Amino acid sequence: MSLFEQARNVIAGGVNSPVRAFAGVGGDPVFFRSAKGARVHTEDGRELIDYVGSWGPMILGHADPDVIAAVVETAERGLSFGAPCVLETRIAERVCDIMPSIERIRMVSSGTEATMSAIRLARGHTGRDKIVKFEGCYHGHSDSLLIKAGSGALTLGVPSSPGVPAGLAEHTITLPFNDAGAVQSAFDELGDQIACVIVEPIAGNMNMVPPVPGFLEALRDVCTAAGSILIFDEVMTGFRVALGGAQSMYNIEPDLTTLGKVVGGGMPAAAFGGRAEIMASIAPDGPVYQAGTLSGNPVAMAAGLATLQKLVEPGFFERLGESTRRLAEGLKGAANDAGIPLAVEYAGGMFGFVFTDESEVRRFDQVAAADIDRFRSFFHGMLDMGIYLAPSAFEAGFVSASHGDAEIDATLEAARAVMKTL
Ligand code: HOZ
Repeated sequence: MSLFEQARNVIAGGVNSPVRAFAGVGGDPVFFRSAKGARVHTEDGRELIDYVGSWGPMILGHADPDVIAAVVETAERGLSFGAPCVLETRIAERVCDIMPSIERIRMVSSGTEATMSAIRLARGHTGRDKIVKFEGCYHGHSDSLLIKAGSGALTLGVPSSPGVPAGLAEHTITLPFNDAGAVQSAFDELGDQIACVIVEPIAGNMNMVPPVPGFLEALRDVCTAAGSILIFDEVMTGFRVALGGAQSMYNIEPDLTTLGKVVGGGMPAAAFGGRAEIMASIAPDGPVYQAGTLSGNPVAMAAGLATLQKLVEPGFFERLGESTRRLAEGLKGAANDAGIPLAVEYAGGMFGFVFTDESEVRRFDQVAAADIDRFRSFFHGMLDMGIYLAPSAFEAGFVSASHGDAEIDATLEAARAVMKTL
């Protein structure tokens, strides 16, 4: 019996998170045994160059020696306390320093928990129920946010999940990403009922879609005018597209920010934070309840802190950005040479590519209309040549500091060969 069949006998769908099941590309998922640097080793004895990086956290590459040392040293002093520890304060200081819009922070264990908590805080703080999100953006799987969502929900064709009570869904207003006019209209009609706008400032769960000039500025302006809270979901983009996240690239200060992935350095840690006056509404200072047994877990804090310490080293993001640029431009060049239209995006250590005739992709409907069959063929062709890409046309890709010239060259050589077969 295959490993996937064994898993399917006891795990729902054989996986603990849906995109991993390869439903978006067909075939059985690859089982990983170990990972080091830019490469993963599979249970069937293959070595693959990895551009998923555990869906974003592994910005240094897998099993970075400094992160592993911090984890081991911390674990030996205890796995979980459920009481304050100094590491929580140290990582909080580091994050607040890197992202000045975060004056106070709260650590949690997953990106879903961070966004769910930020939404509750926004509702509790403003006394309003309605929230605005954007089609194709994904903010984890809490009820209010699983409406026209991206990522696995989009990949599996269930962007609005059954199980979300209609009474709750009616408070979620879903608008087209990058459409400032639609946002203005919604606020003209309902502005005094809108608790918050939540947005991925660079969308990464419908492939990678940057904001058009003026879009994030418009969100900032309508929220300020209406007394609504602007939440940047930087679970994916934080410490990834730039040290200070997308908010530093576009120079917009959100009221709240959600973080995950890189902030945990590969351990289950995430966070939400922002203006002190808003964060004061969270218990125990305020009435909005939020809690977690494993929140601020010392081993996760150690991994996150050791990771962030390496990101602030001079030149880190310049080197990472150059590797990503070489990869993305190389993919485009390989497609051009094969006569295949491809749109690419990249920033810092994040990239996306869409098989489309459009010269650039800025809207959800453009992503939805892309050539998914061609993506599937490309994915499997690359996998056969030892390159592991995200198994969905709707996910972004990630480059780490461990992806050197050897890995990028090998990837582009494979891409040139595979593009010719599409
Ligand atoms: N939500 C993640 C992609 N954006 C997938 C998480 C996983 O399968 O590990």
